[in-house]
Amino acid sequence: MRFVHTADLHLGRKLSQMSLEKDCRHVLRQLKGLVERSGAQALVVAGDVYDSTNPAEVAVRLWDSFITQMADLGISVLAVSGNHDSGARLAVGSNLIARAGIHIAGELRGKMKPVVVDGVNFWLVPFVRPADVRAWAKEQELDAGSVINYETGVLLVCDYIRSLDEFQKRPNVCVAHQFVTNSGVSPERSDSEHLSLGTLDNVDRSVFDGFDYVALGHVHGPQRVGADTIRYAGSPLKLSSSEVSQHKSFVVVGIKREDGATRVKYRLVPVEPLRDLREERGSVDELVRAAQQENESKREDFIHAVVTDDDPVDVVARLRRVWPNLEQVSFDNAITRAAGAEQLQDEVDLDTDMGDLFRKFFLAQTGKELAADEAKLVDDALEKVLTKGGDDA
Ligand SMILES: [Mn+2]
Repeated sequence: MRFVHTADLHLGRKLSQMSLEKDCRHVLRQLKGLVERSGAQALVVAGDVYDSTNPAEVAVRLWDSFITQMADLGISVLAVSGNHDSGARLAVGSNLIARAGIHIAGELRGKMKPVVVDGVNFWLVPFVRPADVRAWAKEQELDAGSVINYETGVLLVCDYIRSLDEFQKRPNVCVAHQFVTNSGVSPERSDSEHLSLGTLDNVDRSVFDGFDYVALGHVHGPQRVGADTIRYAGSPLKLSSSEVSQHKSFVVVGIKREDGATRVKYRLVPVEPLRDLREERGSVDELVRAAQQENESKREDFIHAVVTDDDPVDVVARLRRVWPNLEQVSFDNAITRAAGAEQLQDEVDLDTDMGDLFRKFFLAQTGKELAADEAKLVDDALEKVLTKGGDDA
């Protein structure tokens, strides 16, 4: 069987207050075309359908219309919630629409069953935090005490799946939205993912041992995690200027059972954005000249301009005249370089004590030092989390 894997649609997101509605619509149209052309029976959306837990109406309409089109084509949709979604809101009506082949796992609840499409098991694991897994484990009479972080949480869910009879019967695909690392090596990240501070939320890829394919969402750059069959599809749209150099794609996955062995093939299909997000660097004069050389549709791109003049005048107005969708302006000149040198000495050492790290973070965010009673609260909470694994709070 064949399916298409994507993730991190972030419907409803804006780029510097500019709506991405028509860009999202353009991408969904391509996705639909690919599903039809490739002869896929299913589409996997590995979390972050929406950009927000309370998505804009325009985003809800886009998703509603898209899943209706998939159902009309007879394509099964296998979607999970991501950290940006509200699991409960994403999954509204999910038991009903499952009858039309639209399967949405918003929250970890009850006994898990695979969705079987053309002889392949799809296990939908919504985005979970350790406390979500502990609550579920208690209800299922599993060892909730073993869950002390994200990794042990996801491990408990995967161990449970592997223990089920259904797991032995067919090839298995896991759909999940987590920060998965390869023996301590982090995937290439960008700043639009809203990961939590530090590295406590990582899940080693070995947690997914035994699955034939792991369809991941969360990290926005398309990439494998230690194996071709464990992958981040990546977001189809560039969602921040840290993603300007990424090549966005969808994954077409084929799974075949031959002589008792499961064979997995995949290919990447590039996404063509309606409007690209790119970085352009130079003096304001150079940038304006470069823009004037571009054709009209290229000038509609989202531009992150890096301005190199030491004392530029009227930058935003001049650039916006040639690039109406100017997304961001930053400066790389004598002044920022001098300030940068100062900042370097200030960089945080990652081996530093978590309490110190939090105090620096608090100071940077609020401009205030933590009061003594606040500092004690933080230290107590950290001690709980780091030594005992915390409780359900
Ligand atoms: Mn995301």
